Amino acid sequence: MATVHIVGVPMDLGQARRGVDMGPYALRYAELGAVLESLGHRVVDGGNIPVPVPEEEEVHNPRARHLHSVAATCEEIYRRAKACREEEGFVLFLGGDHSISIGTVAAVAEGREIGLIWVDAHGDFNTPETTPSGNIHGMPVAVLTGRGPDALVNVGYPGPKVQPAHIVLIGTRDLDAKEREALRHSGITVFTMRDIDEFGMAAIARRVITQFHALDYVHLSLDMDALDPEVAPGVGTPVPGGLTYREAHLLMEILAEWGRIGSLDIVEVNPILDRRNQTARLAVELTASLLGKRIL
Ligand SMILES: [Mn+2]
Repeated sequence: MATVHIVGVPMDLGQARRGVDMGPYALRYAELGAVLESLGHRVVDGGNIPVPVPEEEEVHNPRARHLHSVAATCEEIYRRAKACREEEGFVLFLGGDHSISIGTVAAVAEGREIGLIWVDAHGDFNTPETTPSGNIHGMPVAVLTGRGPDALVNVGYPGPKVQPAHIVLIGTRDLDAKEREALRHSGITVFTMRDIDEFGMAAIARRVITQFHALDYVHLSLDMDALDPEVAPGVGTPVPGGLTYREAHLLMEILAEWGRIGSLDIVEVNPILDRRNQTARLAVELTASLLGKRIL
């Protein structure tokens, strides 16, 4: 049983589909707090971090859209997350698009070597030089390893936040051409959907645990587009052939038993594109599995 600190970030500036800013509301509407309390946890919801809306913005840089506001919001995420870190407990970040993780990971990684598990259909390893869209939500993994605009790389404190050898991607199935090249040479471990099909999620999870055996703290970043659109339709960039309901739960259950996940991002929930809040409800269920809900 733990204290769970919730930080909402209604960010939609890192991508172009409207509605992902409503993710924190959809997750709370799906009774996130009550579900975690039913598991015996104490829940402290710190509300949402203010984020500009696109209408008040000008896009100055088409290769990294809304760079200034995304960077400023990530600095605020970093400050709020640091305050949570000073108290004991688990920190749960509600996005918002995946650009928020530039701030969340900066906070939890400060002053220590952490592992980072990135569950996502995409690589999120673009830079302004390689991106086809200019959307920053396709860049956070690159930024966290020190590649990208200074304003993002230096959020919180200067330099890279996580070593490539301490990052694993799970569920990958959609990479841009130059992103694929960069990822291949990055030193990051990538478990594609093909790997999951071939070896099974249990084996993949064991390999992650083996790879991270020397690390005391691991952050999990869960992009709901990692799941198959059949079970998680409410995301901005759906890609067929994703994780099944059971594969995702199994991963959470194995990581829960392992006991080293200290913080979680739930990102890219878009209620406008969803069916009756199905994707947010699934995200709440997965969070419950990660935080100790068991079948028996
Ligand atoms: Mn992502």
